[in-house]
Amino acid sequence: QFSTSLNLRVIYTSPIPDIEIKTQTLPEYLLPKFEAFGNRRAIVDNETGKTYTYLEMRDAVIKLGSALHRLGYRKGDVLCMCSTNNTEYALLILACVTSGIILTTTNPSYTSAELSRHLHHSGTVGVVVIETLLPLVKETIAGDRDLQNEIKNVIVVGQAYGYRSFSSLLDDDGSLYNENLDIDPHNDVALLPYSSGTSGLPKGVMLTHMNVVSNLQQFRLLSKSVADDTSLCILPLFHCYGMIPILMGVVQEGGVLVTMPRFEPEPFLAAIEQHRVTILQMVPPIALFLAKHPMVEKYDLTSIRTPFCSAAPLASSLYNEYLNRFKSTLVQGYGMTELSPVATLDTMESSHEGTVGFLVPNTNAKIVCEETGAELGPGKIGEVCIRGPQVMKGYHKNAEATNETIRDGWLHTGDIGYVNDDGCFVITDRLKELIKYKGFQVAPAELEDLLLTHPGIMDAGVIGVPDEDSGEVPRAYVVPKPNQPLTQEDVVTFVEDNVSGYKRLRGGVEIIDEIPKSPSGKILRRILRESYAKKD
Ligand code: 4UW
Repeated sequence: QFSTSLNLRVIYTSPIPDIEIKTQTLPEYLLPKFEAFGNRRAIVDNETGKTYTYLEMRDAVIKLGSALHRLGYRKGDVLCMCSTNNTEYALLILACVTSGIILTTTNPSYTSAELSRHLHHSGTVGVVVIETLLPLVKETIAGDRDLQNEIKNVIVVGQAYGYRSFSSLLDDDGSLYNENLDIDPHNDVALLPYSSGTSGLPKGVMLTHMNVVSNLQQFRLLSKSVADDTSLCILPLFHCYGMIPILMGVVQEGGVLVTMPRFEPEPFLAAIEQHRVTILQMVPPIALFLAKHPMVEKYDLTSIRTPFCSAAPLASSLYNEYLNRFKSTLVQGYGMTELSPVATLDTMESSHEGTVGFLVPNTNAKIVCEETGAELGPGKIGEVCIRGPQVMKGYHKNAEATNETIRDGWLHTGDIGYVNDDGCFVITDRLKELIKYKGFQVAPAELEDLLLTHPGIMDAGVIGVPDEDSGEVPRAYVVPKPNQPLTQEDVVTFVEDNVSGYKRLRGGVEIIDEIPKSPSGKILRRILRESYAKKD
């Protein structure tokens, strides 16, 4: 599982031999597969029952690509999707990646300020939005002359007077589909999801065609998803997990993907039963619900063959509770938006408590000592670094963050872990500042920037603190301005009023005299974390 040479380099590889990955664009990779899967069902909308076969999906994707060209979108233009999960979302992702248009995605719970930053930062020139979020998009663009100039169209999924509907694009004859296809697989960007990476504000992650084409082939060898699989897409399509392993991972095999807009306990369980779901991709809070909630007993969930859990640490107690209830192990994986996203996977046969499985093929890893950079052998804990064709091209318009994250071809994940005797990876901690609330990214820097705009706050630091239900919750440390009355409630309410619900300060607020900082001015979050741990 690893090789050590005389100069003590310790590079880990996959137990699966490397595969040959042909240089291809996403349309070259995906469209022939859709053709071959023919009249099998591909995507089903759990809300409306609307179903597309593979041929219908291929047809729709080509029409959308052509319609977007007719509207003036050219290769490399950025289109932004603001929506909860539905079949239109799946079609738009596939249409963009097969027609040279770059898709960026937002969390549907974004506030206007968050959306505004995303649209500006990504260089979005067109927006596709569900009817219910149209007022937010209108408000965001109306208040901003630059966005009014930049954004050519707002296309609505549903109906809205004065707006082009998504369904009208599907009436296109498809004749302009080929116009944008001069794609360079290694350099042209297919997807631009956002992630804060190891530090700072959310950044656009440039995933090229070959990043995605490679990762789709790398993980299929371990995930062993098959054509008669049905997956319930409950995790958001705006996140890399939804877009790539769930949507594209299922449709590259000829399986069925059932889209669901949000997690609600009864409809979620009913959908698994009704569609006889075989692969269920989860995050730990959903696994927790399945393992613990009494309501689960009322439903027949025996169709689930692969319960897959990723995006945040899975507690051993939860792994065991799931095993006790379902007599089946949770299969884990480890990844990161910047890795397109899969680095390691368990298999049903190899899954065991506490590990995130083996490296996928064509991937190297090293575990480095945080202080010295030395490569560490099996069992030794350090920062996980990954090298492979799935490593992003870089951060959009941010060479500095790119160069900090990718060094000599190695992506520094900011995660701490080790390799056990079986060659399985174990993630033990996070070096980076990122907070994960129910698998969603919360960037402390974003909350700190916001807190500093409060008239009564002089300085602020934010950390994640452990929480049984959600993994982690954000907690703020604030220094009030002299002679300013500032209460913890003021701070909580201020944040609540200005950010999406998942970023709220659920971990509380502490008013302190000084934020601990390094000589270079970096917040010493470790000290805040230690002070929190001592409180227990
Ligand atoms: N255990 C502990 C884990 C784990 C973890 C991630 O939001 P991002 O950028 O991306 C993700 C993507 C995860 C993913 C999606 C699809 C898939 O199949 C797969 O399995 C291989 C994984 O979460 O956040 C990345 C950060 O989230 C943490 C870790 O800190 C990582 O850097 N993380 N998975 N199993 N922590």
